[in-house]
Amino acid sequence: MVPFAWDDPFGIDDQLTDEERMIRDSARGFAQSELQPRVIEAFSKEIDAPELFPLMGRAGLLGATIPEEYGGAGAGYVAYGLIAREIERVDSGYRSMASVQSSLVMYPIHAYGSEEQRRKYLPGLASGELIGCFGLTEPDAGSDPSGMKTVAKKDGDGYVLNGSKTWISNSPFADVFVVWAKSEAHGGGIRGFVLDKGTKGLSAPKIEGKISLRASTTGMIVMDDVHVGADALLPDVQGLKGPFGCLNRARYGISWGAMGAAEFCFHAARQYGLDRHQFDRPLAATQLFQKKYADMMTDIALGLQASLRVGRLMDEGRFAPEMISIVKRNNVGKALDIARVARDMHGGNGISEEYQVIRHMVNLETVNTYEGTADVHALILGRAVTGIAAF
Ligand code: TGC
Ligand code: FAD
Repeated sequence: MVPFAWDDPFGIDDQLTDEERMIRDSARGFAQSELQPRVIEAFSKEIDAPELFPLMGRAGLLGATIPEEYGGAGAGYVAYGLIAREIERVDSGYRSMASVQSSLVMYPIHAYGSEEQRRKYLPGLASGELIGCFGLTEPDAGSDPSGMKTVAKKDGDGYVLNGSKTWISNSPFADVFVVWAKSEAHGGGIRGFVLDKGTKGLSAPKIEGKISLRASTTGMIVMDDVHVGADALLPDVQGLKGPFGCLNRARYGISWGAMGAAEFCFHAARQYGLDRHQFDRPLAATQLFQKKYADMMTDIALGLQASLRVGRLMDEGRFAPEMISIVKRNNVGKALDIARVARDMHGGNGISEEYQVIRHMVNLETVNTYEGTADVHALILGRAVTGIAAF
């Protein structure tokens, strides 16, 4: 028999390598010292924070799985997940900034790009001197990206792009834009392009007034006759499997990140229940509070264990995207439930920014929607179970 740890019931810590523990501790140190002190004001005032990218880069938190020769950390997917968990323990918006950079911008440039594109972009993205964004969603094509209207037409040796993308994390201050378009030169098939800030016809207005994910900047990408050379095309992928290959990585990272947010809410509700007395005893001494703690601890333990398993399989090259749909949908849904219950357990204080649980709660509404809504992942799984696509 071993002593039981309420904050790590299945011993996730024991299942990590020394290197993974070191990366986790360093990410936690950064998140608690650099991100936590600023997040309440950043969320409240919806502050843009491009200056966080070089800080995250210096801390080694960008492009964890990208080889060292391109500036990455050359680590595995478990390490990447641990980083997401520590950042999202502070705020889902900060994790969003980092996961777009790592999984949706650095990954496609590394996996599908030319050697010139890798050398041109990856070191700057890894250090955070360059900021990236990923444009798939459009005003009329969200869950169904195959309906995108953005087009690339042949223009001499290069291309001219027209269209608009919406709800794009980081876009208003991005330097590097990975965008997906239907290419007439490739039979109307979907192709990826890397655009540079400042190219004529390219703009990225900010979307104001979000009630969720306010510490992360979101915008549009508008392409109005954007002329680019042939070297802007990502040469090594065609079709929707290009963007979906990126989304596999980001969705997996989110499954860890959401558990970080859930852990924050669980730990806060536990401490609150121990400290606050009503009816002459701590709230934590009531059966209702204890059942809620048991449910939270169980969902977090199972969620982390599942993400660890999927991460190990990714590191071994033995994963299926459906596994990622299971952990993204389950962990985010469970985290959202935990945040809502934790908010309730704080009573009136639960709606105050000071206690932070309501910020996690409203953030997780976005996390439940982006990277494939909870229902879209249910339909991906339903298709796997039945062989019938019910989208
Ligand atoms: P379908 O027919 O299923 O597939 C088309 C092609 O893609 C391949 N494929 C995959 N490849 C790799 N990984 C996956 N997960 C893949 N899923 C599909 C598939 O094999 C096929 O390849 P090929 O060679 O035969 O052409 O495609 P569909 O059009 O029926 O898609 C169905 C559906 C609903 C699953 C898909 O459209 C979907 O996942 N929709 C959700 C859209 C989404 O997730 N958007 C995310 C936008 S980015 C974002 O939200 C970033 S927020 C980040 C942040 O701030 O943190
Ligand atoms: P819709 O697809 O219109 O869905 C609306 C509702 O209908 C949902 O409940 C959905 O589950 C449901 N639904 C859809 N289809 C079906 C069906 N067949 N059957 C049953 N129900 C269905 N995108 C990017 O490309 N890059 C980014 O960086 C990015 N960042 C984002 C940041 C934020 C803050 C937000 C909010 C979104 C971001 N997105 C990004 C977009 C995000 O991926 C989309 O919002 C998401 O994919 C859902 O698309 P939609 O909003 O068009 O909703």
